[in-house]
Amino acid sequence: MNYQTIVYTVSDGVGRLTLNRPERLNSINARMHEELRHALAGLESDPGVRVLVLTGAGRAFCAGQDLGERTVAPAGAAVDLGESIERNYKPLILTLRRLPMPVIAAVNGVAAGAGANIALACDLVLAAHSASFVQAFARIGLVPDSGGTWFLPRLVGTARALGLALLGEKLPAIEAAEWGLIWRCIDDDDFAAEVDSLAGRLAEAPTLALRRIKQAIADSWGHTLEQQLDVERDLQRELGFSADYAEGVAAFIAKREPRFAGR
Ligand code: T3D
Repeated sequence: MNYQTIVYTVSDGVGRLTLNRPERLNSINARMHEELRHALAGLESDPGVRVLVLTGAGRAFCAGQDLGERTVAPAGAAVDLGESIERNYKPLILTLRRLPMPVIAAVNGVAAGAGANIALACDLVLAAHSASFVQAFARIGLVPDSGGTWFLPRLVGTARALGLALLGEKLPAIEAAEWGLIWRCIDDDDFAAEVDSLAGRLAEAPTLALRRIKQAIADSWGHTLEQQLDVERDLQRELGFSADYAEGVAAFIAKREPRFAGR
């Protein structure tokens, strides 16, 4: 597929997916949804991608749905937004959550509406100091979608989730980090280098263990402690037979850096 709204590259185990409509703050139109579906489809089974970085071109990460596409309906014949969610945003979020490799959201600028919640669906959210998060939905008469009503209370608690969703105010990256909404806020000048460094580190990490860590933490929400202890036992049993575990222990004993093959 010839991409017009995204850029996708793979290098040294790092997949980099850039939302690329900077003049519209990387807001998502139908074409971008199609291209995202295409790019993400092959990732799950691509052993060449050990970490994925999702970022935006220009001064924004993503401003959510392209509202220009929502003015086309003639009066009285509004677009069925439920259909848009079912066809586009719901599968996008579920696909991101199901990816086996760590997914880094490199939030280079404002992340608004679905753009904010796409970032929150990623495993590690790094934001530049000048970036911000906006649950813009209530400002235009909508509820947070793309998992916003699920992620927000889990990440920051009900009080802050309600404040963010009801008021739709910009939350600066530094505060987002202090609240635990995101992993880290980084000075603008250091941002690109820090993202590359983290991605490189994860691309050389024991891939299977990272995959199982994601799985265990995601599944824990529906488990009792006892069930989760069983999950940990079973995963540890599997990983104990992996090549990366053997290499990790051998490297520790030999006091050298491990070289993980990712299996
Ligand atoms: O519809 C469905 O399918 C249902 C699903 C919905 C999911 C959603 O995401 S709904 C929420 C949609 N997003 C928003 O409501 C956010 C709208 N944008 C903003 O609130 C602000 O632009 C920002 C807070 C993101 C940034 O503000 P600022 O002051 O830095 O930039 P700006 O001047 O507002 O925007 C710059 C340009 O980008 C501007 O165009 P212009 O004047 O230079 O020609 C602006 O219109 C355009 N732009 C920004 N966001 C969008 C957009 N164009 C289309 N769609 C956008 N979402």
